[in-house]
Amino acid sequence: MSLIRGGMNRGLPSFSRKADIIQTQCIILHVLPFNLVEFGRRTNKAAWRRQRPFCKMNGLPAKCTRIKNMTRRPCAGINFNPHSRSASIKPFIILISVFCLLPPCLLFFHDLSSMADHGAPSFEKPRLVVKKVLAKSQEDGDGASVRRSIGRPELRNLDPFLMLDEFTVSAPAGFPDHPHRGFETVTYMLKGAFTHQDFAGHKGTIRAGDLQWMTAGRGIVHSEMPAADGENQGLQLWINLSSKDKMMEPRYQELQSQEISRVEKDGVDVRIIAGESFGVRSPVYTQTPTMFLDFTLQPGAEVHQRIPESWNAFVYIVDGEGLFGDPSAAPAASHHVLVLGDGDGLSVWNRSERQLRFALIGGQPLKEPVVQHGPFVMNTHAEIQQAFHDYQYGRNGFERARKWKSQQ
Ligand code: FJE
Ligand code: FE
Repeated sequence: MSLIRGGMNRGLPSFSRKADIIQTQCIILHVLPFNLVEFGRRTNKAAWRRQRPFCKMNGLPAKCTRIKNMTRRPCAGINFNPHSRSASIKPFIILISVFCLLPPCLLFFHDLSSMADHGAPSFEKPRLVVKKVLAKSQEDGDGASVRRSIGRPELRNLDPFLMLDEFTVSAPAGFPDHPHRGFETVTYMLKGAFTHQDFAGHKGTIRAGDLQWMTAGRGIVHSEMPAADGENQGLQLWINLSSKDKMMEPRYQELQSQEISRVEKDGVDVRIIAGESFGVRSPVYTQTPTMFLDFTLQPGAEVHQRIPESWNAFVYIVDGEGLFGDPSAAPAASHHVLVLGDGDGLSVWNRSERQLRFALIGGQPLKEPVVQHGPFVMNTHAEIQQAFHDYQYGRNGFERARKWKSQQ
């Protein structure tokens, strides 16, 4: 396995705490006769039109420590001569040793069997595909083409996710000045470049492989426009915020391609946008707990990725085709969204002759009411009403919205 770049290998696999227990017990065991080695989101159109160019838009609505050499060997200081006087303590030592060794051994073998992204498909409950929907092209923004997967009528939302668009945009089309409140937008570029400008003076361009994780919170007004010749392509994911976070101060996290950790192993290449894979954790802070992994599988490759059991998860196929969840399933091809059922992990096989690229996205459901009106996502109709007023009159986070206009 190679950690290509990004370098933020501060990820300890979820079982690191267990490994700590093992290590502690290893210390105990060192004084016993065993040698252990460390292992280790439509809008009120009239209202919108009165406001901004945006109104043209359709609303939317471990390092693992491991035990090696579990061989028994006499330990200095303890005499194993059965004829010696200390032989009388031998059954006692064996008893304590078994008592100390059994729990770490059980933990170790349990962890080995559930090292999803590392080895064989051995999930306790593998996740299967429960729904498959084709993300057909539609127009949004100002002449931009989007393939909406989550957020389309057949798949309104998948808590905490509100929308996933695969956008393909050539200038002069784009997403001119528009507001957001109550959720996060994640923009991950696949090809070309996009320039972002907001009402607080933030401006930047993200290119292929770069990421912008924007927590809109109480309010952002911005424009997102293509910045390179030809087609500019990417994924934009909308993640809901819990009621307690909806009015938080806005925040950005931007990572350039080379800052995103990437692991390559056995024909599998994963870029870790959020969450963890192969023991490597993304530095991105997810206000709503989220995983976002960009996988590329060479022909013949397979991957087994753990996903927290209580989370909702889905796959969006960017390119190629693959077998998801069950090796005997019919292959699923590009531009399809696959909603995953319950379970602790997903297995994927590329039995085709082409490269397969897909995003695996999962998140902890918020289990709160969702009231969405265009780019405002709140818990109640009254809060949506409030958001309209705040945006219109420049209050509660939209103060700078009244005078601001993006530079052309
Ligand atoms: C939009 C509100 C919006 N999909 N994919 C209403 F915020 C938007 C919007 C986007 C968008 C932007 C990018 Cl860069 C990529 C997107 C919707 O900005 F289109 C509507 N109708
Ligand atoms: Fe936006």
